[in-house]
Amino acid sequence: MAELKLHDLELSGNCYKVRLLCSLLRQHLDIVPVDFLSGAHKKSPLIEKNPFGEIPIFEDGGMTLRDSQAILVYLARKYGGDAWLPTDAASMAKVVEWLMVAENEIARGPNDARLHDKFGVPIDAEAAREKAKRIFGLMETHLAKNDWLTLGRPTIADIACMPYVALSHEGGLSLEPYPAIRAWIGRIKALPGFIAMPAI
Ligand SMILES: N[C@@H](CCC(=O)N[C@@H](CS)C(=O)NCC(=O)O)C(=O)O
Repeated sequence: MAELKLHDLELSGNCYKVRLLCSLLRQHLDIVPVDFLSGAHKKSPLIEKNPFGEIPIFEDGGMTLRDSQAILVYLARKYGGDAWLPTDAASMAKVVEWLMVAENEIARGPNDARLHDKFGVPIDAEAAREKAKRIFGLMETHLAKNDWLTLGRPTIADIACMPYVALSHEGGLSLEPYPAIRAWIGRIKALPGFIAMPAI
């Protein structure tokens, strides 16, 4: 039996992505809480596992991965067959388009606004909120015509993008003007095996 392990912070949306996909895939995950406030992720032994000094850090037997998007790719392919990340060229690229949105527009938009407002990280929160509104507008237009971000079904694109959008109220943003985004979050919450995190 595989022993999947996550070095985790409950309030981290990036860690939550990993917890959520494991739950949807019915894979048991050993949660190892990281003492984030005292900087355990910057010190031995975690800094040897991820020299970038960040969590999530994921382990499957002897294999270690950093970065939530990379971990989603691994879990989807190892435990989900073609369901969450198909490998034909076009489908894979369509999913990766949205993984990049999670890492770029969403990370620098709603995620940065939340880091500022909730955790006091010195970031230009107004600039982050402007970036958030731009990507929310693009997502709203797309989701008004599509139930899921791509492929017409839930994929890791949805799992990668949802958390920091759903947490955006903690960064001073409202989803009130975006009914299609709210409906999409609702569809993800209705998936069998869905688990929540604080404020989602
Ligand atoms: N691209 C990474 C970003 C990971 C990241 O930024 N993690 C945060 C916690 S959510 C962190 O560990 N930051 C380091 C710090 O603030 O010291 C991912 O998607 O996993």
